[in-house]
Amino acid sequence: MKAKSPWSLRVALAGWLALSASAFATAAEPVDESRSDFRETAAERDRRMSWFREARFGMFIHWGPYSRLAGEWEGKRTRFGAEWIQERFQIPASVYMPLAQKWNPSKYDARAWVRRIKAAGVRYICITTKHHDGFCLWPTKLNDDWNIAITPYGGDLLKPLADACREEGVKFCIYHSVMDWHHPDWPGQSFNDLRTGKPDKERFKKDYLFPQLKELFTGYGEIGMIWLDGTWDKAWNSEDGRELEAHLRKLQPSLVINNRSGYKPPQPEYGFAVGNAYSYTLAGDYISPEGEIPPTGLPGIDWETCQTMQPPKNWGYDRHAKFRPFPELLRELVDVSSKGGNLLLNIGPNADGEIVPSAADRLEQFAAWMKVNATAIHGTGASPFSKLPFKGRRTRKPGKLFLHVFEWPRDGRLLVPVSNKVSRAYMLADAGATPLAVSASPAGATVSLPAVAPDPVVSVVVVEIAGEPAVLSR
Ligand code: H79
Repeated sequence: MKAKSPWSLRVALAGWLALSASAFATAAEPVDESRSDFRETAAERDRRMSWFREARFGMFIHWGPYSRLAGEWEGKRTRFGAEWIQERFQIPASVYMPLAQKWNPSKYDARAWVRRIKAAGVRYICITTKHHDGFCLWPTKLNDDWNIAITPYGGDLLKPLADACREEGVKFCIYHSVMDWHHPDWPGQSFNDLRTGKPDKERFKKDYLFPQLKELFTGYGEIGMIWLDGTWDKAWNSEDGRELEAHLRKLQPSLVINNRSGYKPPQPEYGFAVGNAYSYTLAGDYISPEGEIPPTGLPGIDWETCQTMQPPKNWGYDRHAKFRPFPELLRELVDVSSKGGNLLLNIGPNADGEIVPSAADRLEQFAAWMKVNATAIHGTGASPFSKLPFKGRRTRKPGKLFLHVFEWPRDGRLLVPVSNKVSRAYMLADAGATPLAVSASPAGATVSLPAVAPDPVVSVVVVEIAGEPAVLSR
């Protein structure tokens, strides 16, 4: 493996290009050679990543045979990781198998899912095609015992979702676990009592993983992004990861790939303690901190944090785990947006195929908020402030600052620490009908707010300025 352009250089280069974009627009652009099989210029990369960068909000969907157990096996609860239940209780493959053989998600309505999710302001949907238990949600030709065709339902679960996404203008994306507790060629897993013969990783790659991905990338139209997972096993090395990325890039060159192929090019210094190094390994196109938010964002590095609605660490539906309150979820989306990242928020549908009421309720609350405030999320850039003199966060667009206020100031005043002249300020909820008074001082512009916050959770004040924000205090 030759890595001519380490990430640190790539990041520095991205910053340099951003600063000098207009001056050098016509100059020959350097080609990023950090992925030797795939070459593109910085501008091509920017174009390929643009939908992802603008989206800010994606929806993770974890669904599989584990959804039938919903965090409970023979009266015992998992308490975390409901989708890990087979491993947690070491359920032999032969005992786990009937779960799928009796799975009938008869209430599944992909169109209804997508409409509901889209209304919440979500721009991309990423569903588990195959989680660690190895069960395939589509009728793969590469096994005959462990895919949707063995269920009473029988039909492809991915196809209707891919179609509905396309029709509704939502990017269809897929999660795919490399680790596979069912396949005889994946190393390890003592509970795989159906295994025959000796595991062979090369055979797993060439005869199973790669052809399966080919099925997915040739049978479901354009796929926006792939969220790889389960490559931490020592059997899977950096070269395997590099090959996997190259395979995917060839299948669909427009694809966005998360960082979990297992490829380990030279790594950047983040400058803060990361909770989970695997989440932060920089490969593919972006890093995917699981349940973590980089403290102040990561200029020059694309990132997306995935978060569960049912802590702790439940991605598959758990019938016992409480749901996080909506205000926490919304403020998380705002926080992530203000730091230049994406939020991939998870739902775990139930075994019948329904988005459970608690999740549906949160999506509806997102929808109501987004109806008014989506423009302060989609397509926004990161805040230049690391601290704000009020409780809230800030996002921006050219000529506009969006101040997301979490706690309405008692004195009815909001200090925006910029020296720019403010041409107009208004509540987004009011769509500019009533301009707010603004006074200038050496500390910045002070906006006089209406007496009552328009939204109990996050109210957005729009401040229009000329030019780049000139920040007075960080
Ligand atoms: O699909 C979701 C997780 O199942 C998957 N990534 C997200 C998106 C993931 N797999 N492994 N990990 C995350 C890290 C490993 C966590 C573990 Fe555990 C700690 C495995 C066993 C102990 C968490 C707690 C999962 C099961 C119990």
